[in-house]
Amino acid sequence: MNQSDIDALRSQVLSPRSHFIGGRWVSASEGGHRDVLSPIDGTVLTQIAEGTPADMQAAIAAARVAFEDGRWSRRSPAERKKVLLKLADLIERHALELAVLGVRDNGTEITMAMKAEPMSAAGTFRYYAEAIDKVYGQIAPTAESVLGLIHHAPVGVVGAIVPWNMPLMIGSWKLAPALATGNSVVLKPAESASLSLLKLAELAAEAGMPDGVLNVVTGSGRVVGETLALSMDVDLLVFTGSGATGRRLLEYSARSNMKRCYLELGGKSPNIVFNDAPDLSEAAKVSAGGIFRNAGQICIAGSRLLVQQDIHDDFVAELVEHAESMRVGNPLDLDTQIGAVHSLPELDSNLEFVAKAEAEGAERRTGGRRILEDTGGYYMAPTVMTGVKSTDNLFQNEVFGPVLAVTPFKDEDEAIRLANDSVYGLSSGVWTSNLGRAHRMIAGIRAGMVHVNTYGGSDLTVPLGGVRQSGNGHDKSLHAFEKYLDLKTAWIKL
Ligand code: TXE
Repeated sequence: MNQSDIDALRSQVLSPRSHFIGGRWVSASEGGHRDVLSPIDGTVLTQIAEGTPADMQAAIAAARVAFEDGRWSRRSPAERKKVLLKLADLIERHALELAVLGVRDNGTEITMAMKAEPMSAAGTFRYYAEAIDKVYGQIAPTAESVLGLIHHAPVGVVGAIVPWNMPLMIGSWKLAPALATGNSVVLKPAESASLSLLKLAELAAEAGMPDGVLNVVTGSGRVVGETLALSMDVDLLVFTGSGATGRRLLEYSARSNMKRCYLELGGKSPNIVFNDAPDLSEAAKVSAGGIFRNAGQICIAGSRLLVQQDIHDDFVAELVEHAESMRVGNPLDLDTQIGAVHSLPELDSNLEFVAKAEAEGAERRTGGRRILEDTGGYYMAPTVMTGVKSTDNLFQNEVFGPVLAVTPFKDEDEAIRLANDSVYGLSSGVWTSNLGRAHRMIAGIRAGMVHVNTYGGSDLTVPLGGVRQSGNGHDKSLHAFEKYLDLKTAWIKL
């Protein structure tokens, strides 16, 4: 990747896209469009189709027909694998275009976007394509006179609703295992970041995905998202996004056909630094990256830093130095380390969190303000707040921005108590050279994931999911197949 290739794509004119339904590009049934703003400079980037309930119903119907006639669901796993491998190759071939497209509507710095979006999406499709013809059924240990078979059957029509942060990566975590297992999918991207997923649908068709198997409907969550989630003809919902929407999806499911819902929601992940960490300077550097990269807009961001009392001041000083040295700027510049905040309302909300924290007695050690306003874009200086108490708003609530809450602790017991003083349980980190302590922390922290002597950066082989109000079910790894397959048994008298 070099700067001149990126620059060639940075102001490419984008024409408004339509929905992708039944293998065709179709306009919104009422002809509506919605502007897509670029967080890079606040200008209108393009328009997307403003979906209606009728559009969503058409997509669900197309997915249902495709599923029932078996054009994909009854193909052999080896045949599905071929198409998905081709899709992975196409994603890789279009990687820069996909990355730039995504950065233009969501603001992630290009170096991270390239790795985390197209390259990870290609890897995800390849992983599940390679895995699907290695999933076996079982024979139950019955008496000799009967045969008990345990099959894995695709669930049917899957509704996938994804957010604006890392849409291609998160979307692929859901699409790849759902499609590999033979389901049909209706995808609803976030209204502000649909572009790279529309391109993915185009590439899927080029790879040979039959019509109606992957459908994409754009528009408002409250309109098309709600229609999808309330449908009597959708068998499974998979979602990443806010807790408020997750709660609604459970309600919609209860009000309709009790479809299964797998939710990946927010977090307020504790990153715990003990005085016996193997390398405190490394811990400070990685912890800064763990909250500030992508302007803090990562579900597993280590947003609560718990530091042992006796190293607190020195550690915070080093971390503040890192925060101040990180380059915030145009996410399409290769040397930018922190890109844009996704939208103006998000930026305002981040600043409000800082103001509230100060009112509650926390100290702003650096940041806490909008910067580069003359660009028209939405940028915020990485922010470190110290003296945050466990009862404070900033300790308890997810900012989803570049704002770190720092709280000191005395000993292991207090660290675990503070770590678990949250409604969330997505990710966490522990820095220590004491192996026993590391294991006690892994056992004691209530979270889906515990990092030890690092933060972030796990690969596709490790499941990602939360506990408590961070959600249920896991993306990534072979475990993801479990969400998209029903167990179906046969009892055969011999
Ligand atoms: O999420 P929403 P938003 C958190 C984070 C962030 C906050 C809001 O705290 O600040 O959520 O982000 C669709 N029926 N995370 O507003 O609204 C919507 O169109 C059906 C954490 O983007 O939940 C979009 O496609 N669908 C997180 C998707 O839901 C509905 C990632 C997510 O939007 C709907 C993102 C409805 N009634 C945000 N309302 C993470 N874990 O990474 C909205 N949607």
